Amino acid sequence: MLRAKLLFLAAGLAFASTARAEDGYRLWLRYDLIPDESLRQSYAAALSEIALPDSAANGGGIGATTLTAVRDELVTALRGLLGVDVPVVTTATRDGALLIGTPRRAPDLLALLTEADLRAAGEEGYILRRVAVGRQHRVLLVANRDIGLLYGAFGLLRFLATHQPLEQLDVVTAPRIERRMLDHWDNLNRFVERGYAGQSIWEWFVLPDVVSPRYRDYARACASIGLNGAVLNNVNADAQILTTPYLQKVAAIARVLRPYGVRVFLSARFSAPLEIGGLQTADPADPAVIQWWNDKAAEIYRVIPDFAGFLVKANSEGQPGPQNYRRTHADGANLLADAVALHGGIVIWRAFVYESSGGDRAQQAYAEFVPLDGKFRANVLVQVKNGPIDFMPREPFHPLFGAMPRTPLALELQITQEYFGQGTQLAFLAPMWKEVLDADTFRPAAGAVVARIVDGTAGLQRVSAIAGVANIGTDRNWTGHPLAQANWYAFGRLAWDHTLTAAQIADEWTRQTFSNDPRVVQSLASMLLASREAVVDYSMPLGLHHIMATGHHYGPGPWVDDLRADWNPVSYHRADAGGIGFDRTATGSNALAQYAPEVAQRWGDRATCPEEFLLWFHHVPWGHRMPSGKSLWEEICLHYQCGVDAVRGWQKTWDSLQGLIDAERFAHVQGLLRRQERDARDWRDACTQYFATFSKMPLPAGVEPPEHPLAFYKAAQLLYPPGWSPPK
Ligand code: BDP
Repeated sequence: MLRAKLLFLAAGLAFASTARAEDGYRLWLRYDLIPDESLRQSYAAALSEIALPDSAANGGGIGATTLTAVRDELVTALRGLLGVDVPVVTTATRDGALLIGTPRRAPDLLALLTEADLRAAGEEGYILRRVAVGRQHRVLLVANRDIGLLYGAFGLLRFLATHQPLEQLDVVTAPRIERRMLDHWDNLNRFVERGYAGQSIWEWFVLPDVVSPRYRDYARACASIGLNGAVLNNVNADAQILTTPYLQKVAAIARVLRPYGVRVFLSARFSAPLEIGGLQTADPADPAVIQWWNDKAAEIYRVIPDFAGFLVKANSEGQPGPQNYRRTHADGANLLADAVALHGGIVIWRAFVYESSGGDRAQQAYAEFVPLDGKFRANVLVQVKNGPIDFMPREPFHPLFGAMPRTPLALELQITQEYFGQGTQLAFLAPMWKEVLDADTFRPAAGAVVARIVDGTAGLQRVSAIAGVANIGTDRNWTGHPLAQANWYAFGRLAWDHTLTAAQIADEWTRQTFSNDPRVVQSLASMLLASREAVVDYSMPLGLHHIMATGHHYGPGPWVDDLRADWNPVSYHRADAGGIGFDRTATGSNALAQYAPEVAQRWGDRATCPEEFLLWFHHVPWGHRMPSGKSLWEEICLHYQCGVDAVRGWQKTWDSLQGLIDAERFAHVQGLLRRQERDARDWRDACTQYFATFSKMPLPAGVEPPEHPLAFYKAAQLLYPPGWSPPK
């Protein structure tokens, strides 16, 4: 009997030490009970009731509103975090009341703030502050508009979920960039281009009859990190999305997103007037085409009154565009811009353009777009990828930033990990995004970093935008890799405030998504922060780029030479007996001339070019002495090895967290790291052996011998990686 009791106790202890299994659906909005009882009680005392203006306090009437969303989120979250039902009232009655309101809805709150606070909070920001009112304390959540209250509610919950002391609560914040968008590359058949987490979450076939509850959770997640726009469909667009039945479906999604401040955009196919309009042309100068777009815009705004606008990929990778009619990108963008201007819409026109005949692909967008500066309507933004090629693990910033002072430029980042091990590998991208945001363009002068070009503070920009290509799908945990959720989170946080550091974001995400236990926070945050560089090391170190396998883009393919020249990896690494790298100085493609002289000079000289961009801009002899004293060849090989070692390090770190993390996510990540280690070795062994055929040099000490000969890697066929689709 006693023995049975002891066994039972032991089982209970074992269970208690293994955190509850989780499927990851709740993202960073988990709201689990705060384990530390005294902290919980202090929070509960400081947030004893929720005082909300009338309409939301009693449920908000028919149809959800932003204030109802505020109330629901707070009530649910506080119940979870504190284990108590915090009452919702219209007038504060007790010490510790949370006072929520806008100047219009709750003018009495103004006495507790300054004009400067409200100005700083702007259209979408908020003020969160603990104040003394007589002998009592109150927590204030004030914003100029309801949506600011929602962002503030999430801000408060983040504060609590990361266990910060409420006495120190004093936040006045506003987004630095106006349009903070997710671009979904989702097709209407629910296949997600470069999507590694299942199908599209948009259930087009059954919409508008079935409105998935997932849409609301998507909107909550977006709002919790301040995102306010979503392009629902792929830039390689299907014109059908603009037909009347599909617009009804879009409207149903927009209705769910609206209270959360997320406005809907659509990718427009330039040839839509031909394909769904019955016209003979899509020429932007043709009166019938102009009329068609005007009518289409009017129809859209009838069903989606707050429709945000169009995103367009034109004359790029086979997409139709104004150049089909000998018109410019500006002619095309202005056609659509005029159609939506009347209704307050904007057009985001992508600068991701290149032609197979065009020489160095890195130069083409600049060459096409700079001459058009000043020719776009006021409601057009040109959307530029972070680098001049295509979301490579590391690229220098795009030379268009700073080069079009009369055109608002939006920054396009890729959250989905097309070139970062997709849904299978850990790569936390905030450090990469910071790198580009902080890069100094020197245009018009020193200090004009990319972030200031994009947010408009470096010029007189009228509108500002940042977009991230979404990494979510129908996988239960949204992102496939449990740790890839951190990239969705980081994108939103940086879109709101690009001055946050990658370390701050990693820390707060880990606390909310996994645990506040310092062992977990330190270990996991350090893995996240090291991961991007490790992927660069084991895949494309020292400025190498575009050497991935063809089609799916997973794994190495530096030998590929049988595609269109500008798709061939050999055109990018240019390895030969003399060395490796792409000469983009004056002796080569001279792409450097597209940068400000300060940048071009620094990068153009091998001696001052940062090591990480060396082979992006220079063709360098294998024996070249690097700052480390080692030869270039040795450095390349050692970087590959270093990347492999880093992944092995995380495996150990992760294993040490067993029992501190729920079993389900623990095992999932553990398995994925195993796979990542193997993939990293494949990259190393394939690339070092392939490059050795040119360098003719042996592997340096410290680099493990390859597992298989080069022929093995060349012949290896990677079958069906997630996100794979049959060739068209
Ligand atoms: C590339 C992707 C391709 C996209 C293209 C784009 O491989 O699927 O269509 O970018 O941005 O990275 O348009």
